Amino acid sequence: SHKAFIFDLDGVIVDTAKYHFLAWQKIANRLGIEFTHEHNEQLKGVSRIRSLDLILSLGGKEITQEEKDQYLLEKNEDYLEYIINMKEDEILEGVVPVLQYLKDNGQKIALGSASKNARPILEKVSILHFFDAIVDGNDVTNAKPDPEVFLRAAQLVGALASDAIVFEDSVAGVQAANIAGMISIGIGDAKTLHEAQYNFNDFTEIHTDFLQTLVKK
Ligand code: B16
Ligand code: MG
Repeated sequence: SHKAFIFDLDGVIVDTAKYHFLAWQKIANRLGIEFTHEHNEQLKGVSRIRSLDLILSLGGKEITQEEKDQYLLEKNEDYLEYIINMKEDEILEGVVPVLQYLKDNGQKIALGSASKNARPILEKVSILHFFDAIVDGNDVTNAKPDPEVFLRAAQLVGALASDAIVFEDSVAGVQAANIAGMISIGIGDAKTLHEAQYNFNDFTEIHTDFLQTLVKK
């Protein structure tokens, strides 16, 4: 039998957080709201709509739905201009060897991302072919920490939730994996991601013997 290895996108496979930050900062500036790197941390794994709401609440601002829609559109147009130039070298270190190992060992690989831009990003960085299933912000109605995105990913590759392993960089994502009854692997700061079952700073720390134990579990 096989497991489902489910990868988050932003912050796990690529560092698109920096582009989200630049695009949100422009919006925040126009709203007269201060938006720092620290604030940006709170937006990780959070949907586009909730991100705008968080920025508005930072500034104690209220705007109409129409204005929100316009800002959301403009934020994404700006973001798209950054990701259009993405290349293979923007894949985070250690990710490709892990994907290759899993593929070589007959494991199923899925994407579980909140982003509506997941597919074009995977294409840009030339790793779309590794994925047996992609579940992203276009497919789900409930955002992380709701487990919907990961449950659908496991289902699409024919694996039980208990046979799924999730790589996540956000607190909400780790919680979603835990709620789904999956193995959660936090990528990034172990203190922030203390709810994860395993923690690694990045994929260069994940060796094949560890992956092998997950495959056999
Ligand atoms: P988009 P992930 C998330 O992706 C990002 O972490 C989050 O910052 C972003 O707002 C969200 O996707 C929506 O992205 O605006 O491209 O639809 O970490 O779940 O892969
Ligand atoms: Mg993420």
